[in-house]
Amino acid sequence: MNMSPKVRPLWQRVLLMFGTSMLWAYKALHLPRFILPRDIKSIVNNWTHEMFWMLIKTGFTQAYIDQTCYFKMPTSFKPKAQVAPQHALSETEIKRFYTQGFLGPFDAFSHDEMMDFKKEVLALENEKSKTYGWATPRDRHFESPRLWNYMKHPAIVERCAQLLGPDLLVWRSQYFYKGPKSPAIQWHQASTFMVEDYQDPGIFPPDRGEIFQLTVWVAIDDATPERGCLRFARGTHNRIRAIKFGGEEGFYKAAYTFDFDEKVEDCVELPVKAGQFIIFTERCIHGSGPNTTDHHRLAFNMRVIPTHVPAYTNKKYYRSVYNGGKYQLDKWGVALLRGEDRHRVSRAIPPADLETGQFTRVIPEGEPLPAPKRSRAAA
Ligand SMILES: O=C(O)CCC(=O)C(=O)O
Ligand SMILES: [Fe+2]
Repeated sequence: MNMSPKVRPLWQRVLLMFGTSMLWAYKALHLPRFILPRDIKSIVNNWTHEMFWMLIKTGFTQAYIDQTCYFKMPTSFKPKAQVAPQHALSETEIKRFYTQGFLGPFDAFSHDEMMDFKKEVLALENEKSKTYGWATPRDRHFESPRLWNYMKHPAIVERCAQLLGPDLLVWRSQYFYKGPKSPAIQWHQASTFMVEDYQDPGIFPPDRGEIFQLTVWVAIDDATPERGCLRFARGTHNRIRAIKFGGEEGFYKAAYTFDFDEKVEDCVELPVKAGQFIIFTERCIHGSGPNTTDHHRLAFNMRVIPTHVPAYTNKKYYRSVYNGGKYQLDKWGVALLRGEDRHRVSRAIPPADLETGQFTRVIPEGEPLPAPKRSRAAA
């Protein structure tokens, strides 16, 4: 469904409220879902009670556009994996991550290495992705062994392991081509990445109260405040905020007003040098300012999950309403970043394919995958 977040005429809103109330009742009464058409079934399955209620109580003027969740502070800040001393996070650093929602910058690559990599990344900008068949900055690690090797750098992976556990997958990566004189990326947050089509999450954590995913953001260029470095609102990973329909803020192509005031929140800019990285939870409200310079501000990110969190499950394609369209998933798979995948709840790309940039895939199209486990928090 494209919920295009604009304010609709009253009669449409009344009809939508009625329809939404029916679906909510259907969910609450646990009526059989297999008879529902696919789109409706996705909404009944994946929208939380709060998502229905927000739309109904505000007369379709406000919504949660990702699955609601409330962060539970862990009782221990001990690292979840043993690592070599040079990559070790102290309990104070781990606590800081859980308190503010982000950590870093840390060093990984040299400036010269990144300047050389930059040439390769810029050359790809308008090239079709071998995975998706159109020019998208997403998931280029499937065809760039160099990117894949950077993603596996121990400085990155060993730190993620201390926060998420020893067995880690990447389910997505992305280049950020922030060119000279380019606009800000507005404040945003995501929980299970349902924000992209308002229907199906990208990932299915069994408990949304935990931190079930990390974003690692690696600067290819220096990211200064003038070039539009990342900025974060400390502690806002505590909950997913609602949006108001209509407005100019939005995110990529969706225009809405985010329930967030940067003057009230504790916002910080995080300048980093080429080759440094930041680890954060996508649930922490973040964005980046405009690039007012004549230089690029290139970066790549990767989205890391523990092996027990399913990604996409048996979807054939994934749709991003605000960022580019349909991603056919027949050549997609999770990639093992560290440890072992004992759960095997997602399609996986063989490591050898990633080392060589090959495109053979383990699971033929159409082969059923295990159904996602229901989230405890998904009432
Ligand atoms: O590169 C940017 O400016 C934004 C990055 C971002 O939002 C992300 O990595 O999740
Ligand atoms: Fe983001």
